[in-house]
Amino acid sequence: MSATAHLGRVSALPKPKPKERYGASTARVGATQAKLSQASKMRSGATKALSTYMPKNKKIFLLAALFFFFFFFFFLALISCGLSQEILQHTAQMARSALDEMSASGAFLRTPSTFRNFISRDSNSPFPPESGRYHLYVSYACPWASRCLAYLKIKGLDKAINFTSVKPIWERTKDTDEHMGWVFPASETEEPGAGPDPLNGAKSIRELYELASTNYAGKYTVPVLWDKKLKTIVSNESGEIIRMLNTEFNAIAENAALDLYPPHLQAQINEVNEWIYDGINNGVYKCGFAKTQGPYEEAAEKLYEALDKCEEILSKQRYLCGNTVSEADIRLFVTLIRFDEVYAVHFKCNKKLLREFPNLFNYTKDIFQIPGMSSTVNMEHIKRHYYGSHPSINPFGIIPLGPDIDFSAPHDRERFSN
Ligand SMILES: N[C@@H](CCC(=O)N[C@@H](CS)C(=O)NCC(=O)O)C(=O)O
Repeated sequence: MSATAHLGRVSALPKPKPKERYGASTARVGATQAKLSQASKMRSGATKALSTYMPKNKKIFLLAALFFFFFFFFFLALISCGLSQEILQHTAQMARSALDEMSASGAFLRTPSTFRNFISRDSNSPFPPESGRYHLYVSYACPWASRCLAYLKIKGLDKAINFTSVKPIWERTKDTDEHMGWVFPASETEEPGAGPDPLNGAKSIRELYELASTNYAGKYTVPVLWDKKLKTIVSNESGEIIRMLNTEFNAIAENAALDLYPPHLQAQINEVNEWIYDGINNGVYKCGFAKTQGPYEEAAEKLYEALDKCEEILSKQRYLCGNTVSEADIRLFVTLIRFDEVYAVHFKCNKKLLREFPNLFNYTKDIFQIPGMSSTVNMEHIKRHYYGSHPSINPFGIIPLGPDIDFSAPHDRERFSN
C-alpha cells in the first residue's frame, strides 16, 4: 500500500468527536496541542487535512502512527527481500550454460569448476586409484573432455576407467524448465559414438550433478569423473583430471612410462599452459561468445598473438616444451583440431586458418597420429555440436560442408627427432 493511498483513506473518515471518544484532555496534551497548532501553519495541505482529524489524545494517535509506519516499512523490507531472492535465483538459473557467462561489457567470462577432489595413491585418500571404480563421462565435441579422453587412451587406462559419450547436440534436460544441455541417447544404436548412461540410467549430465549434490546451482559440464563406489563426482575440471590420470594410476596403466608432466618440465609446462589457455583454448570461446565488438576484437588479437608465438616455437622444436610430447601439447591439440572445422567459422576466428601456419598444421597432424589419439577425435560430433547447439550464434543450425581436413596425411615433424 502506498503512503498517499493511506492518506486518502484517513481523509475519507468521518470527523471524530474527540471529547466524546477520549474524555477530558490533560494539561500536557493541551500544551502539545498548542505547539502542534503552531507547527501546523507550516504544513502541507495533506498534513493539515490529517491534523484536522487528529484526536485529542495525541499519545494514542502518535503511537498508532508509529505502529503504522513500523509495519509499513517492515512489509516493504520483506517484499524487497523476496524480490531480490527471486532475482538471485533467476540469475543462478540463467548461468547454467556457458552462453550466459557474460560480463557487463559483453565479454565471455568462464566460471570455475566446482567438484575438485583428487584421486590419489595417498593411503588416506577417499579416492584411491582402483581399477574399475571410476567412470569418465565425456562429449566427443568438447575440447576439455577430449583432453581427458586423450589421456585415457595414450596412458593405456581405458580398460581400468570406462567412458561414455553423450549425444552431440544439446537438448532440453527437464520438462519443467528451459535448460538445454548434454543428454544420453536412449539406446546404444540411437547415436553412433554416444551411449546410454551405464551406471545410473541418467537421462542427462544434469541428472548426474543432481545425484552428486542436492543444491548444485552451476553449469552441467563435461567432463565428469564419476566414483561408482561413493556415487559422486570426483572432479569436473579437466585440467586436474589429466594430472590424476598421468600419475596416480601408473600401477595399472598400460603405458605407465609415459609421463606428460615430468618434474623437470613442470615449470615450463605451467608457464606455457597459462598463455595458451588464456589466448587459445579459452580465447576461441571469448571470440565466439562475445556479445559486443570490443571484447571480440580484444580476444581475436590475443588469439593470433598466441598462435604466432606457438608457430615460432614449433619452427625450432617438435613440441611446445622441447622434443618430447607433454601435457602442454595435448592441451593445445584439442583446440587446434577444431580450429578450421569450427572455430574459424562459428567463433569468427578467421583472420588466419590453421592450415596457413605450416608448423602448427603439421604439428596438429603429428599429435593426431600418436597411437590412440585419432580415436578421441569424432569430427561429426564436434561439428554437429557447435553448429547445432548455439542457436544465438547459428540460428538455423546449418553445418558447413568443409573443410574436411585429413589429419592422418604425412607431416614434416620428424625433422626434429633426436
Ligand atoms: N572447466 C571445465 C570446462 C568444461 C566445459 O566448459 N565444458 C563444456 C563443453 S565444451 C560444457 O559442458 N558446457 C555445458 C554448458 O555450458 O552448459 C573443464 O575444463 O573441465
